[in-house]
Amino acid sequence: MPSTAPATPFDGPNSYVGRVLTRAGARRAASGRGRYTDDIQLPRMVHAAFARSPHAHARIVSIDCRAARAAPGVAAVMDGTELAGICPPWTGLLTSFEGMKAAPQNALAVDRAVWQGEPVAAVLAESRAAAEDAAELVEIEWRELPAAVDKAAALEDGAALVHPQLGDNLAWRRVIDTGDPDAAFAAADLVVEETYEFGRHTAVSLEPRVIVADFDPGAGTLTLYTSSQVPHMVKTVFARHLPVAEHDIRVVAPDVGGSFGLKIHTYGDEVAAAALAVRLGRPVKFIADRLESFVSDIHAREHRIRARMALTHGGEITALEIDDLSGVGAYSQYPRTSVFEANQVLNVAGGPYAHPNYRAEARVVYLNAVPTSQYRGVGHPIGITVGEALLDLAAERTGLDPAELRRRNLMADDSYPRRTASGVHVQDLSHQRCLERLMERMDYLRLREDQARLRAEGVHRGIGLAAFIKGTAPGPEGYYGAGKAPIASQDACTMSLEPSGGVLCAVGVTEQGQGADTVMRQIAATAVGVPPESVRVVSGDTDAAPYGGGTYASRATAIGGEATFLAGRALRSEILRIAGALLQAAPETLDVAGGQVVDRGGAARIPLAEIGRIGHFQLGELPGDMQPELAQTRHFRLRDRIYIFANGIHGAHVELDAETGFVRLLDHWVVEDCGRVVNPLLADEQVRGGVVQGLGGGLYEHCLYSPEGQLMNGTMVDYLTPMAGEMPDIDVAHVETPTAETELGAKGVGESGVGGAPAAVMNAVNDALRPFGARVAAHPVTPESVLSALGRI
Ligand code: SMO
Repeated sequence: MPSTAPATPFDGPNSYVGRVLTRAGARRAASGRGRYTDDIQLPRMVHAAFARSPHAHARIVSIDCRAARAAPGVAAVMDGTELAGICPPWTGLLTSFEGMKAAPQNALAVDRAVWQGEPVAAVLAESRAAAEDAAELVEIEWRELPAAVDKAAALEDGAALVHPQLGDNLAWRRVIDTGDPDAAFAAADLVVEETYEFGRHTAVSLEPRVIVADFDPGAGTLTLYTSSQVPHMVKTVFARHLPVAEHDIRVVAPDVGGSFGLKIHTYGDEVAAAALAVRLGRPVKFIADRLESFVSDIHAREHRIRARMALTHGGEITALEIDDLSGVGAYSQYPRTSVFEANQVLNVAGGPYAHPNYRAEARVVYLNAVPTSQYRGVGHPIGITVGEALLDLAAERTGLDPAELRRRNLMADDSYPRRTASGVHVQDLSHQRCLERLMERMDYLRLREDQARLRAEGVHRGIGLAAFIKGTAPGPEGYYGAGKAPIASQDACTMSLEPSGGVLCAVGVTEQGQGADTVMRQIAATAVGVPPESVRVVSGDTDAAPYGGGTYASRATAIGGEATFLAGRALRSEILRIAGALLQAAPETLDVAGGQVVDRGGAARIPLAEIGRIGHFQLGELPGDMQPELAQTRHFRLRDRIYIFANGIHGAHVELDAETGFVRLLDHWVVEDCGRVVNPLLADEQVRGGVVQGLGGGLYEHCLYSPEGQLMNGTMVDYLTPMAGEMPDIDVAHVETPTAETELGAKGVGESGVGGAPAAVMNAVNDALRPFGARVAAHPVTPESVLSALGRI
């Protein structure tokens, strides 16, 4: 019987791609055997604590460190001016953001502090407690300055300036003008408009930011253990700001307890800790406690957007216009900037729809507040909410069902490749299939019937939909590459055959608790032809893995996975070349399966342990001119693309208590298309985790500032994070349209949950409010905002 060759290596019987493997390390972490950076104890190690600015904006008149230096157990105290002598400042500026302005930032404030919480002086002591006690003895004379706190007021003449040398507080402005929006709005049958507010929030990772810096003065080498998503970037950036060469720095990210974009940035307190380790020749540990995390971890998402949409009577979108004002805090976060979020808002608002006319403006404003920057989903939750909320307003006005209105406007599955109205290239998307799949998963029509019936009984339920596109896996044409940032869009893998036949797979992308190591293992096993148990993945160590961009922007599987696949195929080819010589057979007549070299009929010919033994030790058994290369390195970069876009749609189901304003989450559904799904369990969990984070931003999380620029709720008591008890069941399904950009065909999945959940839940709340003639337009949606929409307070 003629055998039908599988279409791809991933469809064959020896493929581990598409299978559920539980996450490597989960058992270790659950049994308390995880090894996090804070678990690292080194001889002679000292602990860092920081004196931080109590003011949003103030001149440092003087700093007196004498009492702190004399405190028990103190090894060193350093202020910003002294530290600047060993550690030059940086500027969070990318040339790809034309016209952007940014001020240089020192690791510790020099002369002036520009946000409450900015580190001002570092104290090293024998214990953290001693360091904290001494930090309180640093005497700083302050002269308070007027602070820029409100983003609109900060643009007015005479506003307090965060950085006087920049002339004003405007960090960047971007305008998109596609088609003829004015004509479209003039000719529209229907225009809906609203102003949306998005509250500032922050990542609150389970494991805070932490670094252990260990300088060896004898060798001149610096080892940084740190909870990071991007170890190679940390190495490059720290080399630029410390007196140690890049190749003399090793960065190790051990177990990482969540990252979410928080851990792709450069933080002054961490650089200061490393600089002091170099200066003292002693290991230094700094771990942010919860209180300082709230005032020093990046914040995100402080936007106010005026938006309007033009439609025909038939519900066809003819134009979208948005005007986005965002407040980014005191500095542009290095090296990725703080304007990226607004840029993404403009790129993705209305992105699932085929409208031809789009005008968008973003103005990004410096404030005397914690710097904001990339946090999971970067701009997508905002841009998607604006488009989806307007679409629901239009559904109400036209009398069309929200699902039907989307059906009439989604980009057709057979219309790719194409550009969105914002100008981004999209291909291999599946909006229509995802919508229909969601309708089935939700049992949408029945849900609508139930809703109507319950309304008559005084039960107020709401259903909200939100379609999205998600930029994943940035390419070298993207903002970092074009902007000359030290941020790698390529990633890499070195795969080697051990003498015993096992496979070591060292990758640049990192494990954050999301399961990247397991995904790489499945890809490696499939590419080489061994069982997953024969593969060990090594990640999070710049001495072990070739240089790569790390884990950001949902790129680990899409980019790192492709590099791993290519390295695995190269190793397999080398194994077959050696086996061919030993068997006197043409390599193309052989294959690797189940850890054996097999022939065409599938019969085992040589175990990989034999190839390993001969390739490493008994080289005399090979032809004299054959040099085995049992370690193969491959890199992968995207070509000609800013992103590999993924897409999908969310459905939220809520019940509203009109007396208290409380929103109860009943169900949440996501259908998403991340291309080829390598591990269905881990992909689902990525989506679920993202949904929970998105619901947090949509309903609970809010960094509240006083008019003076003081963060008023920077504790776990006052800042609400989503908890398991409030969360609904989250149903996840996939449509698989492999990207044509790679052999693996995977797109990113990590941010698809957070990208659409806030929009879906706002739409669901407004659906429940509709009979009252009320609606909300701000994230987070709070009981207070619901009651105020209802006119009850
Ligand atoms: S917010 Mo992501 O880790 O680029």
